[in-house]
Amino acid sequence: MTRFALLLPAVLVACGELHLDAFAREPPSAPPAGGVSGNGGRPNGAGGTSTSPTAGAAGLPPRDPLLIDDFEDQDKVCSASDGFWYQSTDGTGVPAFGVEATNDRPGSGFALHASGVGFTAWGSLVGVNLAGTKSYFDATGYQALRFWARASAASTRTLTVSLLETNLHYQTDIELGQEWREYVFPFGSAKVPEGAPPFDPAVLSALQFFVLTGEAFDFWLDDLTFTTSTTAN
Ligand SMILES: [Ca+2]
Repeated sequence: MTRFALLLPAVLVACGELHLDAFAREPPSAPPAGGVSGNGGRPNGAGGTSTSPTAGAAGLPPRDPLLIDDFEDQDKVCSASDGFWYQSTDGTGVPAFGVEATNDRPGSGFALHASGVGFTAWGSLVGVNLAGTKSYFDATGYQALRFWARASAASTRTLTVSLLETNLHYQTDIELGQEWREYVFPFGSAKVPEGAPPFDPAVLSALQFFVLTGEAFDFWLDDLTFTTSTTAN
């Protein structure tokens, strides 16, 4: 498969205050019923990770790229913190998500799979509570969110990707294809909420991937990282 990347500009998300209010709902602090066992994920720092990749003495991130999750551990615990992956909806449709086996990407055995149909209000999202049990996730020194994604044939193709500082959403839109692609979301390209300060990676709380239409969706996410580079590979 040809590896290529898309560098996409921020696109204004057509949503009103009601949408933003809906987005601002706090994600669950624990996985939904049937999710991962345990009450807080692995201990901080387990497996060579830390929950706060604070910039080192030289002012550079200690790891580049910083793995957010590749789902190879088959759980819904974030690999960069003790936060959880979750799905949240407007309550009107039928959602589904989970870490599932995938055999269409070299080097990847598992990915996050989200689907749903019948949403009639603001829609649905999947996200990861990066902050976990801490107040914030410190991504100081990193410049971009990268991830791989694809949509199934019958799915809507537009995803709104949001970097959250508590209830503030710094967003961009992407168009999915049926083949896996790498997407690069430079922090500096995020649409800044009206009246809000510029995005501050030191106080991240979550990442969210929205489907804001009533169309059926079925998409996969994999290999999410923070990187210091904003250029496509
Ligand atoms: Ca994977």
